[in-house]
Amino acid sequence: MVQNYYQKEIETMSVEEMKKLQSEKLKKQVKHVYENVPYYKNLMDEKGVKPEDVNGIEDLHKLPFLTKADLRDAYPYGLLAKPLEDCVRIQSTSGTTGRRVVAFYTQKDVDLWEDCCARAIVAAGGSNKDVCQIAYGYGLFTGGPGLNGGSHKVGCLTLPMSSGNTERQIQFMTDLSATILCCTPSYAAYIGETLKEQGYKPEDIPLKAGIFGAEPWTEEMRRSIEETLGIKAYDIYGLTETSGPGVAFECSEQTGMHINEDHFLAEIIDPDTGEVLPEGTKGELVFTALDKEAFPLLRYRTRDICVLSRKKCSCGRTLIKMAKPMGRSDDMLIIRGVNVFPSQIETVLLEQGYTPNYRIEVDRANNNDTLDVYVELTSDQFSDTVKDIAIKEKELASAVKTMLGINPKMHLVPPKSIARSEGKAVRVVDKRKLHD
Ligand code: DLL
Repeated sequence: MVQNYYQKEIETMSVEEMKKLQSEKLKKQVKHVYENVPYYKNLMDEKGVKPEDVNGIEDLHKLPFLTKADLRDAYPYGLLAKPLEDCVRIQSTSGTTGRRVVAFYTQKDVDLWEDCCARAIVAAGGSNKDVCQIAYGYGLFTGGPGLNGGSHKVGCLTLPMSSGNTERQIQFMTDLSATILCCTPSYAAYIGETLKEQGYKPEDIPLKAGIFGAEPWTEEMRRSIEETLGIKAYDIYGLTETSGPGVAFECSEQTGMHINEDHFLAEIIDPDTGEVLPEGTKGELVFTALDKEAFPLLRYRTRDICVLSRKKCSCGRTLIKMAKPMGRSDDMLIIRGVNVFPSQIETVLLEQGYTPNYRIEVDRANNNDTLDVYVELTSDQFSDTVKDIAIKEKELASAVKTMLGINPKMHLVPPKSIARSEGKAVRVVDKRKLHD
């Protein structure tokens, strides 16, 4: 197999060399932040840590954490480490509640971010022979701009579609023979469904690969998208606070995402105690940006729950891997005292042959939590009799109960009755919050 890398020296560097590089960068970065960000200097002073106490990555644990609450407190300029004259871009989170997170970039920050996205595209088999269709949103959201920059760096013919207008997506995809599709997994599933309805078979679709991220998605969802579109589907991870997509990306092995750890130093901590956990333990992912100039967050708590692993990878990359995040700790539902990730329900639905079009509703009745799951049927499934549907609902409820340990009420609903997503899917409605 031909192994392609965008920046081979870094992507295949020995672990010792990588740690040395990270240590050098960390020392410089802590000094830069301490001298230029009074907000973080105060946090360090409160903890009694001086830049000279951090001599390498082994001292990382001495530094204070940053959380989303800090970002809100310091909004908009409080964590800026460069004069505004040196900044060329802002991007912002898609957050719907509270203040948005605003991240700043110098030209160098944009450049390194685009390199990260280029690494992801090359790992998915991309080259200057490819036509890369970018159907992530453009604008303040980082998905479109990040992958657009990466696609240019690789030399792909870039189709800056943005999200939505699915008919037009399909027209450009087929007329211009797009070979790589970049969008959220839920939008990829929707595009796949629409292509199928228009009579396209997987072998008629020009795509060969997809780079899908920005929301949690299961292995079952991956297989379903791969089958419908006739492609290999690669995961990509990132967050606005650390730059955007490309913090980590998947290679052909599809067993987790390589973290671009020359730029982003990762740790896993216990979300309750803040204690650093050993490799291989599940916990909250924390990132330290080693190269960012304008918005260099140190020990930023992502709230994403996952596991790190340094197992040898068949692609030849030595970059540490993170497992697919199960979801954010704040997406986790606590239903009748049981921790539930929406992705667990998705796994069951797809395993049982249902579509990824579902909605989870949690409420409270008579002081008891209720869990209702609405799952859309395909037109074939919908032709069953009412009695058959009732039996299927029972079977599905029992499969979900086995996975979660609690009884849901399942509702199999007609085709097209659940809204499709063109960006990040909103699958959970927690009505309990309305009563609080
Ligand atoms: O979603 C950046 C991005 C754009 C990543 C395009 C990948 C592709 P935010 O809007 O700030 O940034 O949301 C970041 O989304 O903390 C995770 O909870 C979630 N997330 C991102 N990628 C994945 C993924 C972009 N591959 C938040 N799997 C993160 C699971 C993901 N969750």
